[in-house]
Amino acid sequence: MQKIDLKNYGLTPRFEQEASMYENMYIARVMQQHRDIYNVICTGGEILASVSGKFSYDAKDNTHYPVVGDWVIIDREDNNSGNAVIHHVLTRRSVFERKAAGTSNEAQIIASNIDTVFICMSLNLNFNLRRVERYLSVAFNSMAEPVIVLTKADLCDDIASKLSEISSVSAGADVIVCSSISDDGYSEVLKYITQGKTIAFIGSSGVGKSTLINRLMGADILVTKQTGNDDKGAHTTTRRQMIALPGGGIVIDTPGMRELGLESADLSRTFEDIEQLAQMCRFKDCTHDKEPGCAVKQAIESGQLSQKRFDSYKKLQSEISYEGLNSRQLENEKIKKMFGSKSEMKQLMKQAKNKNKY
Ligand SMILES: Nc1nc2c(ncn2[C@@H]2O[C@H](COP(=O)(O)OP(=O)(O)OP(=O)(O)O)[C@@H](O)[C@H]2O)c(=O)[nH]1
Ligand SMILES: [Mg+2]
Ligand SMILES: [Zn+2]
Repeated sequence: MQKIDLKNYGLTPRFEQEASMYENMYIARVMQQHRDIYNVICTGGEILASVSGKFSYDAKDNTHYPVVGDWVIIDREDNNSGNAVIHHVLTRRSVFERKAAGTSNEAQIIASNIDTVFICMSLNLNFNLRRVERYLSVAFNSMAEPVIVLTKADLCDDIASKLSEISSVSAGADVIVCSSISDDGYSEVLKYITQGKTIAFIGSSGVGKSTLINRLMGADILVTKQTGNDDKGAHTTTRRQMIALPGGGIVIDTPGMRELGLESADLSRTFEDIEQLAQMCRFKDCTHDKEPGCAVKQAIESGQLSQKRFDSYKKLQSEISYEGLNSRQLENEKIKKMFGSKSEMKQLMKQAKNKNKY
């Protein structure tokens, strides 16, 4: 039997250890999903698998089902007697998630166990600072490291000014520039692609995600858009897919996203500048609206902070309020709504305690 070294697919001791709790079972990683059938890679090779009846019964919502990038526990290492059965999903180390499209507010996990998120944006028509802020907020929250990848450098004649615009919103994330036209167009990308590390490619349709992955593979294994340079509605890539690169490293291609609804996001890192200014506002709970002594408003007036960036911050903040917050944030938020602020609440609790004393 052909033996696959799963380290080349990102296996680490942490996952091995978790998997060892399950006796007479095998570890595998999800590479692709077709409705309820998954392509998984295990030491026996790439096989088909589906979840057990008990798994479906226990799954509380769609986020509990396996997604591309997940490590799972399966019952066999070949398809000789039918599809393998997935019994468990191992604890995810990172998830890139968005609010599912449509009416429901349910989260949709795009990919899991990623080390680096390539936020891909083209240097021509797709270029948009507000989009970068949005993607960064989700990426910082995902626990993966974001890298801003600017594509189609050949179609841009003012790269320097675009780079300076990006640096005002990049929040410390690396920014790299690439182009499929020149021979060394992807050299900057290569230093992020290392043995056993998983990189997810995220971004609008038509920015060149699949083109970039094909270049890294050294072969046209993914379908790319044949004509036209920009998104005219059609998505070329239609499903997420994980690929091991010949030189080491694992990449996940994703279909372009029309909109990235925020399920949860880390705004404090994306907008550290605003949060720092806010600490200098006269009132601790300043909403930077009409309060006197507002450092944020002053910064906008002096031109230190752009109005657009502040609007973007407010917009993203309102999108994640409640639904997208993690439990700790949610608790704080509820407290704030109930009592105005934490300190105010402490005061009230103190008063209540004192009352009980007498
Ligand atoms: N000029 C130029 N065109 C590029 C570059 N990279 C990609 N393209 C073209 O842009 C189009 C879209 O590329 P794809 O790789 O299919 O884009 P994608 O991001 O995978 O799109 P979806 O799969 O729909 O999400 C194709 O026609 C590519 O040839 C580049 O660096 N320069
Ligand atoms: Mg594609
Ligand atoms: Zn303020």
